Amino acid sequence: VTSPRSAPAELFAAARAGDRVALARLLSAVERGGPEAQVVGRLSFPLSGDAHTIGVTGAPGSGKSSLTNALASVARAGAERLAVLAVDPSSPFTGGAILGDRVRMQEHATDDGVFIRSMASRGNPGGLALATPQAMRVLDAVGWPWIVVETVGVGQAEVAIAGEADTTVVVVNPGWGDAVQANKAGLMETADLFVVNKADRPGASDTRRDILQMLELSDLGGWEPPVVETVAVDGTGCEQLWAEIGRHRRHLHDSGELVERRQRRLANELAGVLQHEIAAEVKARLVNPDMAALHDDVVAGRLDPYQAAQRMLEGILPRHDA
Ligand SMILES: Nc1nc2c(ncn2[C@@H]2O[C@H](COP(=O)(O)OP(=O)(O)OP(=O)(O)O)[C@@H](O)[C@H]2O)c(=O)[nH]1
Ligand SMILES: [Mg+2]
Repeated sequence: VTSPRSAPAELFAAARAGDRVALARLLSAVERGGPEAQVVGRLSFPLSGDAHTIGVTGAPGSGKSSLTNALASVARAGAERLAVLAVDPSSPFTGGAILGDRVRMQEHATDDGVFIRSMASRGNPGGLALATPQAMRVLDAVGWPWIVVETVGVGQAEVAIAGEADTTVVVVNPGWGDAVQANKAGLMETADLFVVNKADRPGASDTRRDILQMLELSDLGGWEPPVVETVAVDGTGCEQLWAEIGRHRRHLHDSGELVERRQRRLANELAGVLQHEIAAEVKARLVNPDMAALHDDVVAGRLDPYQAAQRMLEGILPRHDA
């Protein structure tokens, strides 16, 4: 049994034994960031890598949560265990959208085989871009084999977070054609699978055809992203969607692309962490009189920002050639 003061290692052991409260507390630590999050990250890293992660992105209201809920039902029908992370990069608060998610996921609330967690950027200095992969790693390390990350909204940040999964699902609705054009470059590269949700409305097959046509124009290598029509609210097409996710997973394993993708993701994550740490280090040293003097010189127009930044970095980082 863990207490409110339990150390990360204790929480970690409890979470691995199935304690959901301990798992929630680990995820809260990751969400807050800071030294405790680093300990959690260190504990989870060597134990992760078995889970298959699925990013779900798409415009607000396109049905991501309803789809995730339907996928959870399909997964459970096959006795698969699934964790859901609902990420809201745009807001420091978990607002109405995530409250709505809770309602839509209600039917799984008492199921031990489903874990649902929402994350907002609540004061974490590294932001959700850094916290999300760490949270996914915690879920992976404590034994969740399927992890769905739903991002709210469809800005650059959301697409980037959803793209940090093994399989990225882009959700659109019938009549989305114009938005497809606008977002073409980014989304075509990111999507492993398209879903035309709300297929109970007119125009779904036209939208599906538009997407397939655009995919023909772009060469994506060995995998041709399927376009699945669904009605998330009654489950239509969701078994097919789950099957396509499984097919993509096998493709990643068999082609060796899984290894490549994960290496690329780790390299990106390292670059992000470094950037964040260096920025934090610089900020912390700005109180130093030499640094403050350089800062004042720039603000007063006596020194250009590039020279000032160079001198500041020389004051912080040891030179390689020294
Ligand atoms: N007719 C119809 N309505 C749907 C379908 N899927 C979802 N909806 C409805 O669309 C609305 C939005 O669904 P959500 O699942 O919350 O969409 P979301 O993409 O998670 O929304 P955000 O998280 O706010 O971006 C809800 O009222 C759903 O009931 C569908 O297949 N057909
Ligand atoms: Mg949602």
